[in-house]
Amino acid sequence: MGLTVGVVGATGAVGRKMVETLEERNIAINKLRLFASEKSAGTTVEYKGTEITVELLTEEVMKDQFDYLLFSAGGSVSEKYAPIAADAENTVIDNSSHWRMTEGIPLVVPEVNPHVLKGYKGIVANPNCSTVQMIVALAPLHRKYGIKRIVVSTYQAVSGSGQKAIDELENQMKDCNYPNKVYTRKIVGNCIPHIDVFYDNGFTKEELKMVYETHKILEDNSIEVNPTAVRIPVVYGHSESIYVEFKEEPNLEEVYRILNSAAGVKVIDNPAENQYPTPLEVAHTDDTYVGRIRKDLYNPKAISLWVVADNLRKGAATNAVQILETMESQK
Ligand code: A2P
Ligand code: 11C
Repeated sequence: MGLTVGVVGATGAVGRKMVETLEERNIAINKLRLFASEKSAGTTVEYKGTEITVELLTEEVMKDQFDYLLFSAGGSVSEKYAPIAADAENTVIDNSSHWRMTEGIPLVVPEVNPHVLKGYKGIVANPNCSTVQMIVALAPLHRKYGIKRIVVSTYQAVSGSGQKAIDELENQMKDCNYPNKVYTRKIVGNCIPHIDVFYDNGFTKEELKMVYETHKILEDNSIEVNPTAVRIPVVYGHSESIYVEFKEEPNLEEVYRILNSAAGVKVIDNPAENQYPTPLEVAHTDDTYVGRIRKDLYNPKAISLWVVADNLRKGAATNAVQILETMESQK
């Protein structure tokens, strides 16, 4: 007998990737059900060569029995419907930010903290995409040298804002006068240092997610994280320029060895041959790519690196499906 799986937000940018990822990773699904709003209920999404009809999301359908429900329909949908599904004994893997920092809800990157899923049932949170790739690259180094401080600037793809933002960039690429609705500025030919809402301390919500989610996943609130999150006119793949200062002095050869053998990491780093990862090259893949690894010029305990991953895959759908796989393997 296979699993009964539901995807909530199945017509969105991440939801569609979730369906694709379930198929690609050959998850043993007996029944796949797809949910969205009245806007797309009744339309179909392809899975394993079959068109599956999208159902309207209601409180009643969330009380049906599922082995796993993958949510990616925004925070307010997760806030309302995930507890209804969990009360009906369903396991929810939620890609929204709503439940991530709630005590008792595991926030999981399977390569890094799978132990928090042992024996757990209920709502599981998938971290923010910019946190996931940073943690996949830094956690193995943290285990060896202990991170003291991270200074990170992100270069984030528009697909992080959903399908309407992909459409906005593609329309502006054809006609630079196409109006901006998703962003505060035109995104074509531009970069915008503003992702999600601003807080009084001058940081954005996206930036603070990188701080607090890092603390929760690495179980260490003493790590100092200073992020600047920037939107750029790329469709798929977030990039990050990271300066990381450790408690112990890292040895660069050992850093390469650690990253080369780290789960989910691929090192592409050969400046002499212009080898480094870029979003266009790594889009539609599942790994986290690291390049430009170098010692800081002044602080022997610090290194800089460049980290790229597909935000809809490792940053969202793949990580969610890996959580499902991890929970199944721990049964
Ligand atoms: P729909 O397309 O029917 O509105 P994206 O992140 O690409 O914008 O996609 C968001 C996803 O979440 C879509 O599948 C969208 O469905 C779904 N969604 C948004 N609001 C709701 C809602 N209130 N109930 C169910 N699904 C929703
Ligand atoms: C972006 N990181 O690129 C966001 C998208 O908290 O899951 C995902 C937001 C989240 O805009």
